[in-house]
Amino acid sequence: MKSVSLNHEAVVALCTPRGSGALSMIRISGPGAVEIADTCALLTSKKKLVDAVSHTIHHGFVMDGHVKVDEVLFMLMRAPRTFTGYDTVEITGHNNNLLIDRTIQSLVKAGARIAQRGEFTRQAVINGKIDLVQAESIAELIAAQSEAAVEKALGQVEGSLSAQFAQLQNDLEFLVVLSEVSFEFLEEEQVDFGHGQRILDQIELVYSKIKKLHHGFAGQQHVREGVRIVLVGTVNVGKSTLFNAVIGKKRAIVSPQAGTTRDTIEAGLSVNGILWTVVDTAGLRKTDEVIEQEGILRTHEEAAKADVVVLVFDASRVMSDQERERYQEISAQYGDKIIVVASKCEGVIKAQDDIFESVHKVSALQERGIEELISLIESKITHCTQVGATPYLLNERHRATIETLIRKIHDIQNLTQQGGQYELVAYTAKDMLIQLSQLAGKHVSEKTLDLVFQKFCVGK
Ligand SMILES: Nc1nc2c(ncn2[C@@H]2O[C@H](COP(=O)(O)OP(=O)(O)OP(=O)(O)O)[C@@H](O)[C@H]2O)c(=O)[nH]1
Ligand SMILES: [Mg+2]
Repeated sequence: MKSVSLNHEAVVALCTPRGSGALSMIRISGPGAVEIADTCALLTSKKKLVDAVSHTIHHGFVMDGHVKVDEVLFMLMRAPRTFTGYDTVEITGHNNNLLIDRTIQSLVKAGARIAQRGEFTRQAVINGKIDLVQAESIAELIAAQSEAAVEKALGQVEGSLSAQFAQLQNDLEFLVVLSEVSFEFLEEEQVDFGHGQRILDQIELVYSKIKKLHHGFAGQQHVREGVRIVLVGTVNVGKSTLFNAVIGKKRAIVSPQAGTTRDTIEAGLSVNGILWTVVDTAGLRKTDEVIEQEGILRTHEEAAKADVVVLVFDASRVMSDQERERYQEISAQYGDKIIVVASKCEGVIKAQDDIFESVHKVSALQERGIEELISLIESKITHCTQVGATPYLLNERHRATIETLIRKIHDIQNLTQQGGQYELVAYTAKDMLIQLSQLAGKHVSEKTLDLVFQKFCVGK
């Protein structure tokens, strides 16, 4: 993407999606936005927008010279009380592609430039209305797929994550002060009244805060994209029946024939705000059949990338030695991810389950034990992903910075172990402060901004 000097032009874009819907909204924002809008506006009041009071709405027409383009409402908002921090006019018109294009063309003719992806939000960052972390959270909010992700993203738009970084900045600034004060102690050959310990404590405080942010990263992907729960077992044990019972729909085909499911089948459901993708798989057995072999290969791939593997065996019959071996293998392979389920538990239990540590009994046919299985899956997910370990959604940019901060704080810890070296401690802590300010979008390169805003759509 080409980098343009983004500060001194009014930009225009359609903010609502094209397609169905009665109304559209076109925004123009930047220096001269009101004057440009006036060039294309004919207000019913015969007044000019430049003469109107800020934060008022005006009925009128968008004009292309003397030709009326559309009947609209102009919303006038003067800086700085606007989203972008610039003068802004929002034009609500009719949602028709031709009208939208002609309105935008008129505004461009009058001096506006077509906005790039995320440029309104970028203007807001440049004008200090929000920081870069908040801007990223807006993209996150638009893309959020689960209630949990929406909640977290919304908090971050309001500044919850930025506040954490600001707090860390304060703690680092204090570390710099403490370290710098110690040079003076040394110069004046004063006694160190526990000053060294204070520095160590401050380093520890900073370290624990950074670690806490980093720790939460593991669960982030799950909040964003949800979790995968895969049902695995030998043929005909009742996987598909259980799959249907868990998702509450008759989605997979069930039959007494072994090898009914040949491919993987997915279904999504939302459990307490987290998106679950439940996957039914082809039963595992030795086979010469090519399609079934491919299905079994996919079963293994699914199990490998799953967050939870529900390992199903048929309790109503005795397991063959070969089957027992297969179950032992899978248990060993997927260890902590596994929940073992004994199916068809409404009658006499014949299978020997001594190879498993703990077994959950269900009867999908009678819908018994299903709710409990869902709770078991839930606690496994919470356990293995630590969802909610931090209330934040961190992205790769944040992760990279946090990992740099961890490396630098390790450097600081090494310095103090070598005794003193407070000058270097202060120097490294200052370096960490620069990293943090870049995270918030200060002193950050145009290239980084381009990367962040590429993820946005035009009109945001
Ligand atoms: N008695 C009883 N039968 C069940 C239960 N669950 C499934 N079955 C029966 O077991 C047979 C196999 O069920 P499926 O759900 O197709 O088993 P599967 O593991 O998906 O089989 P494949 O896809 O062939 O590997 C069907 O005849 C089901 O009706 C149960 O809880 N109790
Ligand atoms: Mg099946």
